[in-house]
Order: sequence, then structure tokens, then C-alpha cells
Amino acid sequence: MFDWKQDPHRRFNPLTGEWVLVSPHRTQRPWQGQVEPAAAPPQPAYDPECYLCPGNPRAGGVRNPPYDSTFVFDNDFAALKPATPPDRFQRDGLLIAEGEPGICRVVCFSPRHNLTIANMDLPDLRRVVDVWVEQFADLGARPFINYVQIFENRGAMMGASNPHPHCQIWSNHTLPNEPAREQRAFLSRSACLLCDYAALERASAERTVEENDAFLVVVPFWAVWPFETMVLSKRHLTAVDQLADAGRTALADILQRTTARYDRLFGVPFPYSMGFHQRPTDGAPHDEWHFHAHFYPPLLRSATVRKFLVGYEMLGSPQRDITPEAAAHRLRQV
Ligand code: H2U
Ligand code: ZN
Repeated sequence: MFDWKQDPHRRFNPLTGEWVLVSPHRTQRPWQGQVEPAAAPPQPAYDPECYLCPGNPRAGGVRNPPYDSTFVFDNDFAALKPATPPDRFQRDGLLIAEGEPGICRVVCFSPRHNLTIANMDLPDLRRVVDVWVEQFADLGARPFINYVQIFENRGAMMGASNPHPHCQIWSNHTLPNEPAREQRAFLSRSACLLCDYAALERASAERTVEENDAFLVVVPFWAVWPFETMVLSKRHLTAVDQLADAGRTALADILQRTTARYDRLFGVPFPYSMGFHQRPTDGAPHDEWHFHAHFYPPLLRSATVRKFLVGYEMLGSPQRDITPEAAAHRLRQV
């Protein structure tokens, strides 16, 4: 058997059917542990220039209400529009296109410009979870919406346009690529893939980062990004709407503890893209789905050293140096 801590090996991602190359020998150099200064200056609680702050004008002249908790609005630059006809074009099986109707929204987590998930009050973050449930129900109930993707881009490094705490929701007619691949994986097994995976991770704890009554956070065995994590519901729930009162608070709690850990890792507000994967809203029960979230943070060695998926990774397979076990260990230590 190869040496997990020395030998190059590849690991299989059963959710996507893809392999990741792990080259642990490349991390032999000792960890320096340097903490570099934060890239972004501290933010004020209210920014008159921010298009998400209460009472401020947005693009197109709409003015935000003086909201004091959460605030949801239709994206002024929506990537999807509800009235698009879902027509299909096809030529010789090679040129294929489909009209894609949908709705895009923005959710402000708080009126305060300078908060993040990590430092919001737990009851306020719990309110955000309630909004996710409401939006999943509202958007998912529309006949032309079959998938609701809730996601957060945080930090300029991940393309977030604004530090004001917010997420986006894109909901549309067809299943996007990533959930479609996961759905194929869920359907290919008789037992739930992520119930089984969570049981394996709980038994070893090697890759565990956080845990509460309802959720487990691990650096997945097949993680591509250095400090990628997956938030798994311990019970088999198909979507956020199946969380009862305590479960919703537990979700807020686990997201808070995970992002706070990220922030402590390099002493900066940690950039990431995160989002939930859950059952499609096409009306079928989709009992195969297991509710979970993915955190994809780009940072590798410090606040300013990020990982790029380039070269071999674009043309061959993704690759990582630090093992998922070592990454989980580091995250547990901070
Ligand atoms: P990101 O920070 O993840 O880019 O999200 C901000 C979204 O806000 C983005 O999708 C929208 C952008 O289209 N937006 C508005 O809807 N109105 C505005 O006035 C500016 C930005
Ligand atoms: Zn703001």
C-alpha cells in the first residue's frame, strides 16, 4: 500500500465522479505560519456608497428600504429572466441550446455593512436561515423553477462585488451542472451516499473540522481546494425546508463556527464561495438528495497566497499538495 503522507496518489470524488491528484511530498518544507496583513481595510457600519446598505440607491435608481434585519430584492443585473421561453435549438446533435427562464435575487444578511457570517449575532444569522427557507419555498413553488441555488461569494478574491454581508440566489428551469452530477451519484446507489459518507467521517474524525447536534463539517477525502469543507446534515434531509426549529439554529451555528475558523486560519476575513446543494424543486420527492453545503476557499498558504486551478489542472486533473487530513488538522487547531 502507498504511503498516504508521502506518495503521490489520486482520490475519487463519488459525488462528481472525478479524481483529484494528491502530492503530499511537496509539503515537506516546514510550515512558516506567517500571518499577513488583511487585504481589505476595516469597513464602517454604514457606507453611503454601498448599494446594499439601508436607504441607499441601487443601480437603476431603486432605493433600498430602511431595513433593520434582512432584505431580499430581485437582482438588478439578473443572469436569468422569468419570461424567457424554454425553447430548444439543435443541429446535428452538436449545436444544442435551450432558453433558460429563471429568477435571480440578492439577500442582505444584515443592515450593517461591516458584519460577516462569522461575527453576526446568532439570532440574526438564524433569521438569514429562515429567509433561505422562505426563498427556497417561494421560488421553488413556481412551475418554471426546478432548481434553487443559494450561494455566497465572499471577498474580492472570489469576485464578491461588495463587502456588505449578502448572498445570491439563482433559480432556474434546469438542473445546473454540479447538482446534476451529484444527483446522478445519489441515484446510482441504493443507500444514501452522504449518510454513508458522514458515518465514515464520524467514525475516523481525521477530517472533521466542526460538529454540532445537527451538522458535521469535514474537509472531504476528495477535496480539491486546500481548505475546502463540506457541511453535512447528520439526518437525511433533502433540503433546507426540512430543518425544524432547532436544526435551523444549528445551521446558523455551524456556518458561524466554520467561517470563524477560516478567519482565524490566516488572521484575515477568509474569502470563499459557499453554497447549498439540495433537492430540485420540480415537484418530485427526490428522497435521494442529502442536504449539504460546500465551502470553496481559494487561499493556500497565507492571506495573500492563493491556489490557482491552472496548467495541469485545466488540462489534466485538479491537484493538491497539503492532504485533506493535514488541512482538517490545521483548521481544528485554530
Ligand atoms: P456579488 O457580490 O456576489 O457579486 O453579488 C452582488 C450582486 O448584486 C450582483 O449579482 C447585484 C449584482 O448583479 N447588484 C444589484 O442587483 N444592484 C446593484 O445596484 C448593484 C449590484
Ligand atoms: Zn453596505
